[in-house]
Amino acid sequence: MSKTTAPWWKSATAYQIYPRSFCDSNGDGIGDIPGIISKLDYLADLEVGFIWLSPVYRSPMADNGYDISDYQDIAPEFGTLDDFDRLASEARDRGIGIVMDLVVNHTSDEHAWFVDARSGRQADKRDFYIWRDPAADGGPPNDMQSFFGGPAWTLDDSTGQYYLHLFDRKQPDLNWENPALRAEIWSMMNWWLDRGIAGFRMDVIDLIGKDIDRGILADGPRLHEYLQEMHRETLAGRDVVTVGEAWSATPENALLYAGRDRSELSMVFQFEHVSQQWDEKLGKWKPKPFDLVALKRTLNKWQAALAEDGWNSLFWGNHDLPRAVSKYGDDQQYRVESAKMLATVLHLMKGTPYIYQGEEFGMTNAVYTEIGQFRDVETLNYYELQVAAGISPQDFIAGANANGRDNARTPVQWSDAPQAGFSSGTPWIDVNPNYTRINAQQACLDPASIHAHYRRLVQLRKELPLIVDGDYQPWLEAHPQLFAYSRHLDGQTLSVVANFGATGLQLDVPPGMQVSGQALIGNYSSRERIGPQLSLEPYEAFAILS
Ligand code: TEU
Ligand code: CA
Repeated sequence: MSKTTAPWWKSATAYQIYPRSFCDSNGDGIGDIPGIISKLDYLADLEVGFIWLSPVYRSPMADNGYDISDYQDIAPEFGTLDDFDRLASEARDRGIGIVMDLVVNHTSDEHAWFVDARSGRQADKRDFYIWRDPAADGGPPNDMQSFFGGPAWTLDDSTGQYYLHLFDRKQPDLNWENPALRAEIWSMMNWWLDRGIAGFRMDVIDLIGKDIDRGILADGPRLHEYLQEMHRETLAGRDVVTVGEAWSATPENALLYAGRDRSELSMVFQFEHVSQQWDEKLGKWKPKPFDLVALKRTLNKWQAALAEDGWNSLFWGNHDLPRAVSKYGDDQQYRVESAKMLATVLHLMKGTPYIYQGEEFGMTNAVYTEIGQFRDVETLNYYELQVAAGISPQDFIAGANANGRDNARTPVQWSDAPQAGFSSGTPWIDVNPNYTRINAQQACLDPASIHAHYRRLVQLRKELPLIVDGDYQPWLEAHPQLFAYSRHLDGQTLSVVANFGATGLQLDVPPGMQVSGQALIGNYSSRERIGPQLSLEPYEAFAILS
């Protein structure tokens, strides 16, 4: 078997932690860094290579930490810098890197830069943000809308100008055209890198090159210039992983971020497979039936586009998205089977897989009945706007239950103890009542659990260079219920077959797909052969090495 020469993050599996919801060590209802440290053995047992830690910086928490008021300190509810250093070193002892969330499209309005900037038009840091005069009628300079709903401009009364915020009004956008601002960011990044972190996940990084006056937000004219400057000033010569969140990324421009000669990022998160499942007009708030063929075409297209250069990130969920098993599988009768099926399909593709906390034992969407149960700023803002526009509260809540961000933010279900073992106090957001059945403790005791299946997939990626480097060939892309592909390296073939439906499936197998070999993994009985005929159980998935 050939030894892989790929960088460490190509054979590693990532694990995302949303600190507020992960583990609360002191009973205040909010997850924290000591809580994360207490679960490092659990993560080491899963053999993850690095943790993407959602923001733990000082923040007024208007957007749960994506509104940072001090980049070089830790939010008191999460702990201290000492706690952070202990987390990084204890993780390192277990072979796990910590990847920080770099949120530099915007800060909090409580960041010292913004406090100074709004103190007067001549203020030292005024130009760190984006200011415009009011329109002739005194209203916003243009009709640009925030991603969280409502105008992207808020008037600063005392200085008489509007500032730009593409997210909440408490998240003013930084002015990347200012070289002094960029220098501050490079020095802040170096400060973290020198502390020994394993890299950065970069929040909405495709927005930093924006050209407001020409209405260009994502993928703006100076984006790649800034990323190359960032690389030169901070990342060059360091063995770290970087992943840029890029909702605008296409297979065509992904190589601009992550091509081997670009000196920018290791990879991007692309969202084509996510947003294509949303309503064309009403977006994610309008539930839409799942379209497997569209999903396959997109994932297959990305596999092909980054086959020779660049690198894919592989994920079903994150802290902004619904729970994978609820969105793409069946979170009732076939929860275990479908969660394993989804993991199999994703983790055996080419790229770096990301597990979102709780996904590894099949946590499901929350089912809320009242708007008062939701916590997310995006959901609450859109509720106001859409109900005012005539959508019924029930319809909106149905959409939020399907695609809202709080689904991913209910506390991690560690055990069947009160509050799912997450906290000895009252959690900041309700636990999902199904924690008595669905929890990590139960999953770790059961050798046939979803958790055991994930663990095996993580191990396979470390053991088999074919999973890291092998090329990718899709099969039967137009089939409405089957997801199948093969991987190839040095004369070996890995065949992956999955039934995305709750009914059995009979198939005539094309000759090129017929193989026999070693059963690697599966969610029903062991399979060593894909014959001319194939009969699959509901949500069955398996892989064969030949
Ligand atoms: O998300 C970017 C983003 O665009 C999402 O808010 C997205 O629009 C939404 O979830 C889908 O409707 C990043 C972070 O991941 C998110 O948590 C932050 O709220 C946001 O940036 C602002 O920092
Ligand atoms: Ca706490």
